[in-house]
Amino acid sequence: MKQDMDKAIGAAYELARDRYAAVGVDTEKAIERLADIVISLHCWQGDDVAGFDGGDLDGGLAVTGNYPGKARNGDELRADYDVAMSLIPGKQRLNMQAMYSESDGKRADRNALEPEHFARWMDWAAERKIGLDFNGTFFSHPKADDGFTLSHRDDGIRRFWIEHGIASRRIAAAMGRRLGTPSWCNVWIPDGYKDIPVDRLAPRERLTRSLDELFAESLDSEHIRDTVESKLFGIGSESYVVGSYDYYVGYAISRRKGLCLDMGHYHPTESIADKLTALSLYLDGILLHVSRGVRWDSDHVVILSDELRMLAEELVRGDILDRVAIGLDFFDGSINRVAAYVIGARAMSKALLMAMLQPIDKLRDMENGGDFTGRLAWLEDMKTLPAGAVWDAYCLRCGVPPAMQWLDVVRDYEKNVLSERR
Ligand code: RNT
Ligand code: ZN
Repeated sequence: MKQDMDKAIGAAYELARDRYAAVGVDTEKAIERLADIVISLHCWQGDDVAGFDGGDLDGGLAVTGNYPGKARNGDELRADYDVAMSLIPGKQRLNMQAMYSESDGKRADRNALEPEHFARWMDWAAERKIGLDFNGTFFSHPKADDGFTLSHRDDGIRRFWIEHGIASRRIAAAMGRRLGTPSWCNVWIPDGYKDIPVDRLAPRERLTRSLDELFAESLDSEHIRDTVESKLFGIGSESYVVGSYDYYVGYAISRRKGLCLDMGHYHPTESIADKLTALSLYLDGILLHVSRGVRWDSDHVVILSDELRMLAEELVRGDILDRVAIGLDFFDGSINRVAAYVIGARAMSKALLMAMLQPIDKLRDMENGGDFTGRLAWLEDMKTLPAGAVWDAYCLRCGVPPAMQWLDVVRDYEKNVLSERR
């Protein structure tokens, strides 16, 4: 069976390679380029954003579904990760949260976390030669339960979260130093009001002061890249979000920080693909949280949607892949969580491949020559070229199960490991 499939994939690839060559696209080059791209998998899909430090999920985030097999500790999460990574072609990193600290008896509150609380994650990553990214966790904690953190009107609470941000940056820098690849360190806070505020300014002024203190320590950019993540609204912050998009674009540009764009954090008809080239002219770094909102910021598993394809096309055509870090951000507890990682990451990678399989010089010539008829006609035709045959061949070359073969591995893992977790 497997041999027949591999043979069919080989034959289909040869035909696809010739078909693409006929329109001036080199499939071998595309495969080579794709193999170099790193996707950062977010650890929080594996346990429904529960974390290990005891807080109940809040901050306007919600995970639905009760599929069996959720990871309950670091060892289980890392084991799930190993399986997911073995089924995703190309390179990966791991995107961590502060709430995933492992205390080994010495509990530390969020403002007192240190790199040693992430020693197991770092050892694990070092063994696999992968990088780690980091997020402070400014939610699921008693000091965040009224929905405000860095912009809180209480000095003490604000101070606590500033200290958490400082601690998070040091942890990220330690990860970057240890693993030899800078850690993207992201700040997202839930702060906002359910109902119409009368003072929209003061919380934003406080947030700026807090962030300036949080970022005051200068750390080596070889070890850490700072980003700030905006949001449109959350559950319980429907009327006002302190850290809005406009707020953070201004903050990031004026303070020379990176910006994190989460695909679920914009108006439904707003395209983050369109923002990339605009922002790339002014920002040092852009981090993506690739997600899929369904009617709201629902964080559904990423699929090969038009939106995802447009995003990938902008990254490839604008040649900005070296300045934009790709991270995933979704959480679905209603399906097998390892499969969720694989489906989402493979979709991201497939979208990039499809973008790389377009005859961009030809398309650009048509556009510059005013031939918009040709441009539209060609773009339509590209959609049904045999990208799937190139994808399967790419998976085989990466030593990863092609087509639906990966699902068998997940099903075995579910039967032998996940089903034992009760
Ligand atoms: C929340 C943000 C944030 C979180 C993670 C868990 O809306 O997207 O990135 O998803 O920190
Ligand atoms: Zn996000």
